[in-house]
Amino acid sequence: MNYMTINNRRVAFTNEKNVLSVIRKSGIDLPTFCYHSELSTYGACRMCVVEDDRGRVFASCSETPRDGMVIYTNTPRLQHHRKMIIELLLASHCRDCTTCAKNGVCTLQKLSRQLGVMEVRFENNKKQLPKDMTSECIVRDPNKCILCGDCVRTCDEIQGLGVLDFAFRGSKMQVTPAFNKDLAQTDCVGCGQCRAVCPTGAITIKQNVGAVWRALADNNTRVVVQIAPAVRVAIGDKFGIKKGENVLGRLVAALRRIGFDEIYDTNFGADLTVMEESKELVERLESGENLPLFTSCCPAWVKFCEKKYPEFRKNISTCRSPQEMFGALIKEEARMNAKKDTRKTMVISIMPCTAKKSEITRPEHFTDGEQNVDYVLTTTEVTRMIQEAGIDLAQVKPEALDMPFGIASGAGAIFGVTGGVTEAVLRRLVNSNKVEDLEAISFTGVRGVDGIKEAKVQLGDREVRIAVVNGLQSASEVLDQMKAGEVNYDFVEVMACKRGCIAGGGQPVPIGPRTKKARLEGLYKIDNLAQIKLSNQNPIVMTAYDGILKGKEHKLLHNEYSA
Ligand code: HC1
Ligand code: SF4
Repeated sequence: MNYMTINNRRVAFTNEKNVLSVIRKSGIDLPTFCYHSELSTYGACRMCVVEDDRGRVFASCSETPRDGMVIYTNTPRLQHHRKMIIELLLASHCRDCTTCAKNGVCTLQKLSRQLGVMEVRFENNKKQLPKDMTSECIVRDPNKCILCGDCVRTCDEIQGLGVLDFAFRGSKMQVTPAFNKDLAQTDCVGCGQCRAVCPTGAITIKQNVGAVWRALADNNTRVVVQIAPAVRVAIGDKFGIKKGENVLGRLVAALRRIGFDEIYDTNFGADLTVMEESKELVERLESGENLPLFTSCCPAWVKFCEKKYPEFRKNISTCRSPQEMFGALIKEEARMNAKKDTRKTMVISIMPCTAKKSEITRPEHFTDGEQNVDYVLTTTEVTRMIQEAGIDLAQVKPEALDMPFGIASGAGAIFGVTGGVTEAVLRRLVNSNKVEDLEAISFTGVRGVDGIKEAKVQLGDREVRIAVVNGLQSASEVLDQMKAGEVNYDFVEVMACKRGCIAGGGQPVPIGPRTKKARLEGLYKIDNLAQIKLSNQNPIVMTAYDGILKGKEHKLLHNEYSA
């Protein structure tokens, strides 16, 4: 055990990677703009500076802890230094905080308040640049960028895309796509991970709240809403509810008060996906064609594969994602009942994901010329709607989902975490709800947070080789190894976001390690408590196959991604 002295207190440390981590461990929340434990250390914002006993000032994120170090975190010199940084950042920042999407959750705003910056003595002479509204998923406002580089490193190091980078020099420096292109013209896959780390309003979610309010106010529109697995363990964050707690019942109650006509569960759609994807896996294993089978429920991954590895397009499952399967089902039902109910049916999805906004407009997600899902609202947008309606989620009494599509298995719930889709498909194929069999699947290696996990499962007389991948940089590694013939799999699950949808780009921020862990545990808890563990044991799923889906499985539940 080593020790350092922080503000005259002795603090023990072991293998913390930098002085900042030791300081934070000791209970001092030193501010930073550019430090994220999962990214490389940039050391540019200088907010985490500390002073040692010899008067040396240095960035604590970039310094290795040493035994016997003596440091101070809040001397007058440091206070002055930090205030000056904030003042200079504000000086070149458009300060329309009241109307900014990040109002209340902006780190720049928070730190100016925390550090007592009450005035800005310098003029903002910076030329205002246009916003980039071309993406269906995110909005980029360069006027609010503080050049911390968090988005640049996330896009490059975690997603392996490198869409954003620094350009120009000195006071003209900007973060922008190469050649100053619009986002829509780049390889951006819409995952929103840049938005999840952006400390200010420079990258925000494309909003669809207005359109949904208008639909809700229209008596001739039946507004059906579905709730994604990962939303229920995240939306409580913004209402002071314990992190990771399942607030599905409260959310249902709030949505009903807001005026949604029918409220269902995307987990039901996930159960349908399990049924179709497990069938597809068995078919491909039998025919030996287009193996490995790639999952298709993460739209950012699908786009990534199409753009970067088009030779693997045929490997992507033809299954529509759970939100799309569910949307197609609701719209089909509405078409069949059109004579009885003359209202227009609109399907809204509440998703943790910004990429889902572009999934719904893809041509293959139309059925009979109609869009399966009309609007995607991220968890963050729904939080705003609930607040706008004056509802406190912490105070509402939980209510039940509507029937019949309010029943889902635990397998559907764990879709929201990396490895969940694979585990759910394996449950279906092993087809046993004995505790020891369920546990055996969970111990195959599909659970856990590593970027690439491998598992082998015996299905009948065949050993099925599986890779579970999260983060697109890890996906590149796996695909490159496949291309080089170094690895061989039968089934590959990819989720673009690290740890899966619980950390999706539309979730409430900040999404630090503690938050991710709590959300992950929250979803496994839902599964643990679920009476139905297997998708094929969901009675409504089986009723749907005998009814509305009969003879229409392909039309409603599948796409063709073939080239
Ligand atoms: Fe997901 Fe999915 S799990 S993709 O992460 O397959 O967004 O939560 O809704 O569609 O079910 C997201 C989550 C979500 C789909 C499901
Ligand atoms: Fe969206 Fe989930 Fe994919 Fe992230 S992992 S891009 S949240 S679908």
